[in-house]
Amino acid sequence: MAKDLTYADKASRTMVKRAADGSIEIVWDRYEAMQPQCGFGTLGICCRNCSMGPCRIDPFGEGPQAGVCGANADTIAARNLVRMIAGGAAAHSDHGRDIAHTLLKVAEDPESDYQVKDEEKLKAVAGIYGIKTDGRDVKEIAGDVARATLAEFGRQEGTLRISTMAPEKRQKVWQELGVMPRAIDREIVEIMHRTHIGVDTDYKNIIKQGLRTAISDGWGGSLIATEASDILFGTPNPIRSTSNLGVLKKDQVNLIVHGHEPTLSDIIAVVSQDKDLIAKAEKKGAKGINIAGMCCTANEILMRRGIPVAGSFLQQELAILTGTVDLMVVDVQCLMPALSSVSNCFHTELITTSPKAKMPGVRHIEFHEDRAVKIATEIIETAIDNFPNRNGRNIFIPGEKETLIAGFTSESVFKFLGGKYRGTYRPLNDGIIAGRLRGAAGVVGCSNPNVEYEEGHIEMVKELIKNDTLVVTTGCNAITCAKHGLLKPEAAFKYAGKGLQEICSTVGLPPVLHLGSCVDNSRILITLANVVSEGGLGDDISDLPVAGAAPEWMSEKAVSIGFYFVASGVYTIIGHPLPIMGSQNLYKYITEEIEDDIGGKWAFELDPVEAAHKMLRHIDKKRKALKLKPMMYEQAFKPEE
Ligand code: SF4
Ligand code: MSK
Repeated sequence: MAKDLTYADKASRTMVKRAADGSIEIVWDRYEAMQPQCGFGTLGICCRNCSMGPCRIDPFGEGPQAGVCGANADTIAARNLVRMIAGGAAAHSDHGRDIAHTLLKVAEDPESDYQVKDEEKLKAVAGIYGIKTDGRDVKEIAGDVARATLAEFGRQEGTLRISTMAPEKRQKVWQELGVMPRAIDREIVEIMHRTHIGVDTDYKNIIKQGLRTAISDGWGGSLIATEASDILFGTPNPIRSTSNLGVLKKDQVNLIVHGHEPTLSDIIAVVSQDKDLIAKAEKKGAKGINIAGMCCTANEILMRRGIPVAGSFLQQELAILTGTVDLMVVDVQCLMPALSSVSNCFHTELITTSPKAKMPGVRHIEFHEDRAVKIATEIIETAIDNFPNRNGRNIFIPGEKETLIAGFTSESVFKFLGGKYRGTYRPLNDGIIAGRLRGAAGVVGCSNPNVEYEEGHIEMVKELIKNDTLVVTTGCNAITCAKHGLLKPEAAFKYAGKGLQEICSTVGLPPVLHLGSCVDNSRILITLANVVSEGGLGDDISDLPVAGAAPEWMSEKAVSIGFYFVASGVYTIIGHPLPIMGSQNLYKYITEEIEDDIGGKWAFELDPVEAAHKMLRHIDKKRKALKLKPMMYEQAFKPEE
């Protein structure tokens, strides 16, 4: 049975014990059963790219040092790594494509259940593509913007237009290195081509294509996902809500939306307010309809509507274990196949909705934007009908829930910092220049049973804010920070250094700012670009005193995200190493030499406090290069000179 969690929030610890008591197998059990995991896979030196293999390289140098075709450890590890980038970039970018398609349908369908919510953002994106906006109907502009963004996926000439949102100097770096992305789909396809048997053998050249593909994700597909979502569902603004399993309600119909895309979850949130549906729920003995989110779908509707978050990636099974989830509806990404067997132990109805993500034996209600309200109603009615099927003796909701503020964006947060009506990054840049803030860090990403659940996220974030480093967060790190009370303004007084505390108390900000879902890491990129253009901190992202981290990374998306931050000039640190340690050359390249090529580099460190110190050392190095003033207040962490 699952090991005892020692660091995690109390609700998760309680539910893991409940799983053990009920002999229900969950993710930690399956992780333990999988030990020892394959050493060749961990080191990245097994290959099954053709049927002369599978091949593996002996890491001790005694056995084979080349596959049947002659590929060595460097080639095999690099090929495997960039295939992870291709998987991650594909997931993000296909999400972006779907939202852009929805935008097109909204533009073309006068009866659409969706509308353009943020005209200002629509016009801003139109500007990037040179689309005229003056005197034009919103839907006409939306149609042109949708077509222009969709064209980015299959562009046959030139390079991605949307990537010109990056600072000019950064674009020049990419052009000089030959990694300016040409088309989103093309870069992913080219990875698959180059890594086919007998194509690209040069590990540095393979990584170059990995960089170009990752850029086409962060400054392409993910950015399109975020911008199109803001246009359709509204650009978020700071909003209060609650998080953790305690947001589930014993006396209401609980419907959890899980996955990544906002299209269905947003409409479910709206339709759940329908009086007839609420009356129907009451007739079944419930006091209302409670919508809660899981993973990044949670972040999407939290950011825009303040819908409570039930949990992060590793809590998806734990939510069902409460016995109170009447329905869990999933779209795409980070859905554990095990949801099906765990939900079979309870009354929970599990519903898949995307033709891209079905589960054997699980009911499928296919989602189509042109029937959004009808489908959302059917799903909610199914949840209501299932409410009476709860087994009263098998119900337990842990009491823990925590308040939070989310809804920060590259637009809103710095309006906030600059005062209500001044959309400027000046106060942020000045705070760093004056030494009130040491710098900023993006701490993002998944949860992983291969480390002590939540310790990496929380200890790292606390160490950074203690040392006057403003933290921005997305994905499951954001949910974890929320559960541990770090997304409240009061957290600044408890955990932040004096300089960060002053800033937070002046404007009422938490010391950790929730910027959204995984695709919204693009908001971090745009924030960095805006800090550069505000001036005073160099002329490229690689000059800034910033760093990035994903302490508990798990998915291929995290690999793509890490690579696009490195490609943007950011020092990026993760807990468990990338699966490349069987190639010393590749390790040396991506953790050292690549910095000369692109300005950013990777680092691996399992100890979260030591990882934070490495980030702070990097931030200090950048402060020194910029000749910034010494820190205003004494810092807890002082690296030896
Ligand atoms: Fe083996 Fe080369 Fe085929 Fe990979 S591509 S499985 S290393 S023969
Ligand atoms: S949901 S990709 S576990 S952050 Fe975006 Fe969380 Fe990672 Fe999925």
